[in-house]
Amino acid sequence: MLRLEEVCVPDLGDFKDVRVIEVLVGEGQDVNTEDPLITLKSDKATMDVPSPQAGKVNDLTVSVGDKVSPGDLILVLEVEVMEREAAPAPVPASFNANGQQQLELPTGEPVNKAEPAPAEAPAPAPVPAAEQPVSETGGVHAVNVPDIGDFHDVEVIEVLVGVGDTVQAEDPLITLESDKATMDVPSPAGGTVVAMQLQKGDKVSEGAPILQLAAKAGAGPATESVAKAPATTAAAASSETLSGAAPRARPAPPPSLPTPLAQPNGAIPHASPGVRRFARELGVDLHRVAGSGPKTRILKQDVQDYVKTQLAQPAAAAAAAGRAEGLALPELPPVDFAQFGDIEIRPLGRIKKLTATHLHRAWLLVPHVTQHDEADITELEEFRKQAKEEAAQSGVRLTMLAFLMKACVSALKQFPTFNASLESGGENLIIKQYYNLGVAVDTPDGLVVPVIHDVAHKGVLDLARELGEISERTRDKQLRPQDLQGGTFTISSLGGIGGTAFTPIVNAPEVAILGVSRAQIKPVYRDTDFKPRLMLPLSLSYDHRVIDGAEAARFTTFLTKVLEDARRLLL
Ligand code: CAO
Repeated sequence: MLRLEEVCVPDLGDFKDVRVIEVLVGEGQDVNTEDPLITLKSDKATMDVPSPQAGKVNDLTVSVGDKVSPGDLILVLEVEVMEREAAPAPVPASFNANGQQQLELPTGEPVNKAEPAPAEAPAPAPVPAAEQPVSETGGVHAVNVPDIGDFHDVEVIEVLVGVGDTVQAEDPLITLESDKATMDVPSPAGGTVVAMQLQKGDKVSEGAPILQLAAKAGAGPATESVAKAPATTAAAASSETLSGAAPRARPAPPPSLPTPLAQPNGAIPHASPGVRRFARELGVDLHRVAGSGPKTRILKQDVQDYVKTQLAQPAAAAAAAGRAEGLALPELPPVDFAQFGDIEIRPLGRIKKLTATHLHRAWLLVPHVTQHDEADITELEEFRKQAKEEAAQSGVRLTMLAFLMKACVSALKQFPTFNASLESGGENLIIKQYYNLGVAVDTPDGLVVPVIHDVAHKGVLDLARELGEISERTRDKQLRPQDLQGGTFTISSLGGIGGTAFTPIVNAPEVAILGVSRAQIKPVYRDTDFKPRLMLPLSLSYDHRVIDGAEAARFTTFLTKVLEDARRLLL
């Protein structure tokens, strides 16, 4: 026999008009007890509302973007009940024996109004970051488990940060799961994690230490209402003090060299606790999933789509796509370096770690060859110097790189296989008819490769301006996801620093990368005499599966010709 149960928004504490950011079920869908139904996000926290029981979604009344308060109807659930259970006649008043509100159905079946969490064990309310217990010793905050209602010994099901990570106020730190709800505990302030004090699987209650957070200069707790507990005895405590406004920068931006990652950065992927749990159950790394929700939030459907795509890939395709199955490389044995002298252990930041993975993968999977050449840029440099003054008046720093980008697009148009990627099946080459150039930018946190889009349709001055802006945003950690996506070819310029040549690693799935070293005046034999010429060293690394050596030599020769006579840029 079927009974209809209304599922309403549970008691969210002080929260009212909380936005629905994700609806995780659809009408007609079967759900199990505790399956997340919707995700709510206030300005301080994110929480899933779980299903109070198993059943079929009969009438879904909320949509993404709605604002809801406790008691608002989420959906009606068609619940199968045993004859015996259904037997008690509906109480004539609008409440049944359990105190749940009942509605009469046309069929005579009762509709129960059930909140997801029973009254005696309400779902923990989302905890505003600013209200989390934080104690401070010098510049180090001890971040503790906030008030989570009546819950004790709640399991830590996910630890989202590690030592050395940079977090912003309100970034999720850990996920807790009771039998009634899943919730993220957000960071009360921006800073760097200097010590972790719990791990996955621990059971925690209010006040349990989570981690130690060293505030960044200028960073402060999320609001002034952060409770300051007496100084802790944290070993990691420093003498820094917190002052000023919280920084705007997001956590470490993505290394996109080489980056097949959908998530643009080392930042924690934006997904509700329920979606993260779903991904975990399927063994999906959310860094690899492109989010289609607002602000690139990863939805359950995105995870499902990702899994479908992965399953559809045959083994050969997986290899072509850059996975290293079957590679059994012997690992270096661990060495106790301290036995030979003093050492310092310095944790690697998130960018460095991600870059290491991607560079290693590209290094192993792409057969690299590097073609070296030199371009005579004497005239181009003269022209640049003249134009530089004029550009400076409009606030633009005109460096050689902007000219190089235009020259590369000329060469890519002439040699389209350099502006391509191998299809995942390894059967076809995908030649792109758009020219988006990645530019490797050196930042204090590591290498990041933002992308300048549509270079073919931009002038040198526009490119120089954009280059200046994007390098600044990269170093200020202000990149948007789209700034890191869609690259077709990469330039890595070390010319401002020095060196004569290097072998850049191809930014897979691209197939070629141009390394640029420092231009030098050299004696060049021309017209029966040695002439002082400004020579720019170029190092083109390419994927030898796609590009032959002869083609690469033609590419760099063409490029040097374009650079030697800037008028060719107009062609
Ligand atoms: N030869 C001689 N001088 C050069 C040059 C070259 N190849 N390239 C740049 N310069 C000059 C510039 O013209 C500028 O001089 P002026 O001030 O007189 O104009 C000066 O060096 C500094 O340039 P820059 O490096 O600040 O600017 P850019 O546009 O050339 O480069 C950027 C911008 C973001 C690419 C650069 O700052 C950077 O981060 N480079 C490092 C990239 C990197 O780490 N690559 C390695 C990846 S592989 O591990």
